[in-house]
Amino acid sequence: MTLTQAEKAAVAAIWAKAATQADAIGAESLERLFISYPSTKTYFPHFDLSQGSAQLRAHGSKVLNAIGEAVKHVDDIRGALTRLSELHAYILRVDPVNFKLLSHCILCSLASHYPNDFTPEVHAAWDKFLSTVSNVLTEKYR
Ligand code: HNI
Repeated sequence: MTLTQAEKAAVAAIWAKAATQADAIGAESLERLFISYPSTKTYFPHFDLSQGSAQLRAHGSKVLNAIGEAVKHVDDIRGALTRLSELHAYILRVDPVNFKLLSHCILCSLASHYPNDFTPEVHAAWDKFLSTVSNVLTEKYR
């Protein structure tokens, strides 16, 4: 799945705004995930998942910063995320369906932070980008 130049530009434009708010957007995305899809909480029995908890904010920051790495290396997402791909496949063993749920929650968070920028085209570009990231993080299962 290759992004067009226009899609890469759309992803980069939103990231240019979101990068400075990565922590807040990451935490919000996880809050949305755990509230809307409570079964996802089973992967985090060792976390305090209450809204605004320090662990949730720290983890949200890590997740969104990994997204930032993928934006930076959009032509080599697989290379940029190798270590995370191995972690999720061999150690965490997160069921791939959960990546669609988290991707959806990231889209919702971006849309609510940047409503004027989040046109249908930008939405579609981010959807494709997050699908690519999810594929990279789950491909080692197979
Ligand atoms: Ni994920 C750890 C990024 C999807 C469950 N995850 C991480 C880390 C990053 C990360 C970064 C920290 C690694 C480290 O400490 O070295 N995760 C991402 C990204 C996505 C993603 C970019 C998809 C966009 N992870 C998911 C999903 C689940 C998930 C869908 C389960 C619902 N991740 C985890 C768990 C950990 C984790 C569990 C370990 C947390 C901990 O610190 O114990």
